[in-house]
Amino acid sequence: MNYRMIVLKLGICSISWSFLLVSCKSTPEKTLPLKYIVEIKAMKFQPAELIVKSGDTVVWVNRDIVEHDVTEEPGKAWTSSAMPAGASWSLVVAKSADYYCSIHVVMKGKIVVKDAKVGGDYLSQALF
Ligand SMILES: [Cu+2]
Repeated sequence: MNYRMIVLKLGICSISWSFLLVSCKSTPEKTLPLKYIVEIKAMKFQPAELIVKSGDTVVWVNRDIVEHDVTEEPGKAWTSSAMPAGASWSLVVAKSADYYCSIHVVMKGKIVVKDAKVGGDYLSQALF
């Protein structure tokens, strides 16, 4: 390898690095994690379906007079355990999930994770 090759390679390397740094700066995190409330009342999860982004927090609040729980379906990957009246339980959501109340199995809910960064960027590009 001669001197010119080394200079050329170093040059390409530093150009790539500056490109990487610029790319990092140009895509800042635009949204902070949000917190959503799902009320449990009249033997239902309300809203029964919630659309969030990964990293958002969902808080279930039991507004009924009987105990309920919040359990991932079908694998019971997570559960709140029994929540007495007035209790609440929260989960930082990583991915979409169906859930139910294992005490009253007809009570069902769903969390849909939609990380809309790509869609959002398309939208802003289309608008501006
Ligand atoms: Cu229940």
